[in-house]
Amino acid sequence: MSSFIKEKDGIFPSVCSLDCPDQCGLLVHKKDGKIVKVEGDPNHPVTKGNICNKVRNMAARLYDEKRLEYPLKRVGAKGEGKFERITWDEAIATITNRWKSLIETKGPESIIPYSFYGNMGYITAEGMDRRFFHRMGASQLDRAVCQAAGSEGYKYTMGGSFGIDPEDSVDSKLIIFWGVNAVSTNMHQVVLAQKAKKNGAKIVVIDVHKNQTGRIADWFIPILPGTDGALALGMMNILFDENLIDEDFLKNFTIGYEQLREHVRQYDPVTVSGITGVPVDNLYKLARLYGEITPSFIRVGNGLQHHDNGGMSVRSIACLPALTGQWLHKGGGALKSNSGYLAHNTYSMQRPDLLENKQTRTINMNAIGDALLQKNNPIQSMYVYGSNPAVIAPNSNKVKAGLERNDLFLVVHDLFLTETARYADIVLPSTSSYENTDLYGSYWHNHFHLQQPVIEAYGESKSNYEVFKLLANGMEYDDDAFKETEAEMIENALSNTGNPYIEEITYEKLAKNEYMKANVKPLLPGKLLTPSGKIELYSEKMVEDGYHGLPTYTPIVNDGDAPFLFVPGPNHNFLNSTFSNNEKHIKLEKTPKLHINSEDAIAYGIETDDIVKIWNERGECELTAAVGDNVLKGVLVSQGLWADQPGTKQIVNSLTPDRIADMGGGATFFSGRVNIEKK
Ligand SMILES: Nc1nc2c(c(=O)[nH]1)N[C@H]1C(S)=C(S)[C@@H](COP(=O)(O)OP(=O)(O)OC[C@H]3O[C@@H](n4cnc5c(=O)[nH]c(N)nc54)[C@H](O)[C@@H]3O)O[C@H]1N2
Ligand SMILES: Nc1nc2c(c(=O)[nH]1)N[C@H]1C(S)=C(S)[C@@H](COP(=O)(O)OP(=O)(O)OC[C@H]3O[C@@H](n4cnc5c(=O)[nH]c(N)nc54)[C@H](O)[C@@H]3O)O[C@H]1N2
Ligand code: SF4
Ligand SMILES: [Mo]
Repeated sequence: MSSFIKEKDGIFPSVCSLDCPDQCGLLVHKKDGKIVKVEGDPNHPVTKGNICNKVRNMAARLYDEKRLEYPLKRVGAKGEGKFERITWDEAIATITNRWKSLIETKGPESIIPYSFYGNMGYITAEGMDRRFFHRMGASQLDRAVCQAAGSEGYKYTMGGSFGIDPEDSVDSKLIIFWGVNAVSTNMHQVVLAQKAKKNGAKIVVIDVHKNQTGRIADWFIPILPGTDGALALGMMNILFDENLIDEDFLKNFTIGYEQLREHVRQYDPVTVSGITGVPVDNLYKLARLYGEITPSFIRVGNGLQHHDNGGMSVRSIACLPALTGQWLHKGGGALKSNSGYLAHNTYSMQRPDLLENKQTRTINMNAIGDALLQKNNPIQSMYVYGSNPAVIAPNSNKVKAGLERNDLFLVVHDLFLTETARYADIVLPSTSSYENTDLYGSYWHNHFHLQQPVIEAYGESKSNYEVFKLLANGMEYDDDAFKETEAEMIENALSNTGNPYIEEITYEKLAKNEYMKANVKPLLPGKLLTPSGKIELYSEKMVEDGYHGLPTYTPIVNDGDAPFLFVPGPNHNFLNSTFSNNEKHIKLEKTPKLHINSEDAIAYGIETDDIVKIWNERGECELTAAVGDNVLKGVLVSQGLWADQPGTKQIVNSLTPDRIADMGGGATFFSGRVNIEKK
């Protein structure tokens, strides 16, 4: 597998490892053993040679002078950022000795992993790490920071993470980007939508912010944050009322449509307009457009589900295509995530059988601040990898207070000394994905990709796979699970999957073919994975789980009296907090802006480029005002998970609530309120 490494010069195939639906095929250019350029692979069947600017500038990140080269131990106070070089032997011995004594005195649950998808490779993000912490019996982490609420909501309606094949969206005649900033976060869906537009399709964007995606729309519909469920119900009201439904489809492929018809009468256009801020006329126009155009496609984003009611909102939107029978038409339906099509053998990859105590506690990562501060059975050690909780976790001042605890033994494995790593006792340098072997699968375009290492490991850095093997050795875990090669792990993950969509895909074929697509077929006619096998407009399972069985609107939680709702989303040139520490990407993004409606700006005496302070009882933040009409009154929108530079206060999560959403333990980043004043 290491043939690419040995060649000092040339162009080599690779795949983007970032947590982005597009998972682009890449061509990596090498000179003298170093990456000098990254471009798109024109042979990739979906991404076809186009990539984003972030990754075009990847070499600047890989060889950034701040990149970690060797293990470090802390010599200053927590958070001060003073460290000293140590050897890997010392690092592993320090960590495992501490863990052995903690396990003996406090039990294994006093230790917790904290990770997310800084690198999407299965081995890196949810392979050797899972095996290790299962074997240890550490507290389990519920990784619910991203799509948890919406995925759960979508599943109640559709049975799992299965949407349309995005390649079919070129045939759609109406494309609704709903709470998704696709120009920045799913650029190839935009390319496909532009193709559809050439064939006569209309593009509608429903968002709280007229950002780069809103600007490409034929029709942009501004909506108040957290009210999308009501909008979907209002559309259903009109669709039933004006008989714009597909009665045959509803009879054959859904359950509960008669109950739904009665239930949505309460969501009349005037009521819904009052909730959503969408004028009654526009509500009619949208519902009629949706009722009259086939095939129509709704791309459901993550933004609209980062709310207290996010699960139910997505559950409700997912009902819409059934009302007009879209699922029987090529290019018709919806897509939230397609991860179901690539479901592999996670049992063999993650080895949950190694966890002896099935009662081991689970901690939701959205509540990591509380968890680190709790006095009862406290966490004594946290091991962070592939994530930067000091910046990306909600209510970050609480998280910081937890990370500052002198009695918390914190280890961080990353490519950089992140804000989180500054609090660490031991910092371990990580390889980049270009230095590893791994398997990648896109949760949007349904292709697997086998990644071969392209360059040597940077400095003394090691992959997650290697570090967990070293840690297992240090802990004296001699299970076979820690002896498997990467190739074996991938081979087994693709065997006995029980997933008919990937029956034909094997390690050998992947090694020859670079990319392989799941055998995606239309979902209907067919049997869905819901309890009834049909689209569940009414769900008995939801009733059992304590929800209303029909899609229902519940407002977001009252977050206090502050006058503005605050929606701090990601930006164009960073990937969550990744790149927020690389000069090149910071330059592209310029400053962290706060979008405010012109009328609000006048009322508060704020002008574009003023530095404004926003605050609530959780914290405060200083951003640069951008005044305009791209947000509704009463709403403030920022973009980007910026890290603090010396003298700045720009960590937006210092303001965000750490309440848990209605479903899946999801995050509520966008349901918080703030005050504002000019500095
Ligand atoms: N460039 C770039 N690409 C990325 C990322 C990144 O950081 N940068 N992050 C990656 C990750 S991990 C994810 S999860 C995805 C996220 O990407 P998306 O799915 O696009 O989600 P967000 O960008 O969080 O929010 C999408 C849109 O929802 C809007 N929004 C917020 N609240 C509401 C609401 O209540 N209703 C409606 N209708 N709209 C609302 C926001 O204004 C935003 O325009 O992108 C991935 N790709
Ligand atoms: N306010 C607000 N907060 C948010 C969001 C939002 O929209 N608004 N979005 C949320 C969402 S959807 C998500 S997904 C999370 C994302 O949050 P995170 O998953 O924490 O994402 P990143 O900030 O990109 O941090 C990833 C880290 O992994 C490191 N890394 C990369 N590759 C490797 C590797 O191979 N090994 C190791 N050990 N480390 C590696 C990177 O250097 C980087 O520091 O943020 C959430 N937080
Ligand atoms: S971040 Fe997304 S768009 Fe950019 S190269 Fe990676 S997969 Fe492609
Ligand atoms: Mo995410």
